[in-house]
Amino acid sequence: MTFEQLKRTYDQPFFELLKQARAVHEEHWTENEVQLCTLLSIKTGGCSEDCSYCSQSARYTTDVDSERLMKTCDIMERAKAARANGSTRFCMGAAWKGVREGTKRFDQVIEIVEEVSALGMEVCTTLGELGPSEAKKLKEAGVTAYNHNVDTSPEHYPNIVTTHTYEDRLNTIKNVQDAGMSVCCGGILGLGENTDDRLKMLEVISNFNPQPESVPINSLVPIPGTPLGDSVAPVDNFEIVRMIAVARISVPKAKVRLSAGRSAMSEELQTLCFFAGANSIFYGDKLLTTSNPQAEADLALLEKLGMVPQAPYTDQERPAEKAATV
Ligand code: SAM
Ligand code: DTB
Ligand code: SF4
Repeated sequence: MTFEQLKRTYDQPFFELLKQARAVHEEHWTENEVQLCTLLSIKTGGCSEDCSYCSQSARYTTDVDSERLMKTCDIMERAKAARANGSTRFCMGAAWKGVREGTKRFDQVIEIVEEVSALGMEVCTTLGELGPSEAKKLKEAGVTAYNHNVDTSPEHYPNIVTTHTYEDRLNTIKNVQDAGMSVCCGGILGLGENTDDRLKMLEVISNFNPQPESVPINSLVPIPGTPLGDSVAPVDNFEIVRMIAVARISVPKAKVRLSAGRSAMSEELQTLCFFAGANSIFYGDKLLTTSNPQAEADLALLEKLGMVPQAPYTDQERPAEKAATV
């Protein structure tokens, strides 16, 4: 969609916007179903980049220490537990600028992906920048989706990150698409951007060809010690719901994932987000380095709403094929 179309959609009276988003949602998705995804930080902290919201940048003093890449057997334990708890997607994050073929850590990641992908969940990784050959190798190893967010508008991005460019982000996304992986691409609300920046971000995302398979919408979790740790006012709740609705309308076949920031959201706000088209959440009490609602609380909320977790994939149903047919 163009910026003007997105703006017109966003600026409708609240209930008109929700009605439109709901209609798009009902056309493309099973109502009342939410995908549960588990996140694991397989390599925490010590990142060279200066993303001003991030607990893991080595440039800021935060509570997060730098750790080594986790061992494959420990990751497998967490992945099996995630599957047993009803997650259908396992997302592994690493605090790297990127990964390069021919390095020990890339070989280790490939081994991890090969093992995790045998568990029959969607396998998502977010490891920073990728070139064409790294993307191809990850796809061959069994990665179904690659998360690489544009995070905000092209104009606002240099205010948030200076160690890489928006263009660098778009190049990685292109390499992911060319390798045949699904793209998971979204952003963060609350980086000091204005509404136009948010809509310009959705303009970029909705114009990817093909459109992304998932769009995570994060709300900033302020991290003490980072430049955005205490300086930015939280985003208005109705603006969050409007953004979820416009994401649903502009990328109709994507899972819209209500991502970071749910710990600070009321049940009522999350419910409005589900109504507006969010149909995926991170599940489990930790995101990468910050907290997420307790699993029991999430299940209780879904139950109150008569919503159900997306059913696990069967042995015959490979996640990549399932993702391609929705
Ligand atoms: N290093 C890789 C990268 O930058 O793509 C992968 C990990 S990075 C932590 C993944 C995403 O998490 C970021 O693009 C951002 O959208 C989100 N994120 C990180 N810190 C956050 C915070 N404090 N609040 C909200 N979202 C955050
Ligand atoms: C995404 O868009 N959000 C997730 C996932 N992709 C990797 C990460 C959220 C991180 C929140 C801050 C933290 O826990 O460090
Ligand atoms: Fe590093 Fe990713 Fe955090 Fe940026 S968002 S500092 S690239 S881990």
